[in-house]
Amino acid sequence: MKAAFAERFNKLKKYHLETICRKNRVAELNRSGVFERYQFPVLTKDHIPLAWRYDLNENTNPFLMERFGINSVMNAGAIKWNDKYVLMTRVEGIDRKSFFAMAESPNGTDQFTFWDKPVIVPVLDSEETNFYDARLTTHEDGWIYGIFCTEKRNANAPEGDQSDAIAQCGIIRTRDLLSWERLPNLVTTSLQQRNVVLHPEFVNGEYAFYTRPQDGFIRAGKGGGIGFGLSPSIEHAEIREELIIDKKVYHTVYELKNGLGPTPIKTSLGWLHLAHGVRTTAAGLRYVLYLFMTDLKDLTKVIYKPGGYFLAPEGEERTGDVSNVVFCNGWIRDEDGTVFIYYASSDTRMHVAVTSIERLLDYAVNTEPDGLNSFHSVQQVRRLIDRNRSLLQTETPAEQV
Ligand code: M1P
Repeated sequence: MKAAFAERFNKLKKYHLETICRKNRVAELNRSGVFERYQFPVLTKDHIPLAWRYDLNENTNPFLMERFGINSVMNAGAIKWNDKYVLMTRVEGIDRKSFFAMAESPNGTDQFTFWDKPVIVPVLDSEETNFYDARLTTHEDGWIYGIFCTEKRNANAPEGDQSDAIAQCGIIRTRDLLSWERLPNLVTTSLQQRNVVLHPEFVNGEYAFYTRPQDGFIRAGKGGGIGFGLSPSIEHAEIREELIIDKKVYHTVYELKNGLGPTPIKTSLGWLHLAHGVRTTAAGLRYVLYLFMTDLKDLTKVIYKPGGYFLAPEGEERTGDVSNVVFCNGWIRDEDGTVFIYYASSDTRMHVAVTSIERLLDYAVNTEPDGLNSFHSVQQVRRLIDRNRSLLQTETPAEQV
């Protein structure tokens, strides 16, 4: 092996090893108290194994160049599997095509390593171009489902428009997380579907889906909001009627669009849902996460919905390929009630925030809903101040420090 090749190879190996072995720690500042954010991303493009990116043979790659560049690792589904915290990540190559790859960690917060090879998802037709954002659901029918977004070019778009895409909901299933069976796409009456999630239990003997009907990426058309619908079959899933259970609302963090995140978690008080809300700003779209709960008996009934966002991009999370975005489609609830929330920032990297069912319920039940105007916001703050009055110390802030 030539010295230059060996030196570069060793450098790359060292950096890769340092990246995957880096210990994570709870970030110092915790404003909300609802969860602990971890300081370092849990997965980045630098976690991708060298063998996926480089031809490591000196004869065929004397400069040890990247032969398959990776752009980002983001929007991961999550599942606890054989005592490991497993993420089904969306890996995006520098060619802009996304695919799925599994990565696991022994503790949920660091040392994530990718499994041997990316996941094979069969295509349904030659026009399918891009797969992304898998939600993993362990269903009571015994299968583990991956519900994802599959995109192709809009065949009706004029030749000059090469960016108009049609998004549909793809369905794969497995029993071992290794080999995946592809089922036909979910059929709905909507032109586009993104952010579809499969509910883990049957509802009146049928498969229940959370949907996001829209005419286009931004254009809601007659759709928009988080929908809900039932299908008698999963092998030929079809929803004839979608009911909007959580709609977009003017001047909120979900005014432009919203979409469900991970598979809901069942608790004694109701189903916990994490979703993303999108608003417009002069600097482009801003994606934040918000939380709500639905009734145990009536899944279409929202019973708690704290006002505002649950988690928004902070620090380095604010920048990346699509800046000012956090997106979550995977969380893991441990037997002891700990909840690991895996979220991506700015369509670039994966992070974790850790909390518990108890804290999430406290947040859901005891945070006031969005008052929907400035007048009500002031009433909410004033109520809080009044409740705190008897507890407030009389010293000046300088004396308290
Ligand atoms: O770029 C931000 C997100 O945009 C889309 O989400 P939504 O359809 O809700 O707007 C998705 O493409 C998602 O992958 C991406 O992170």
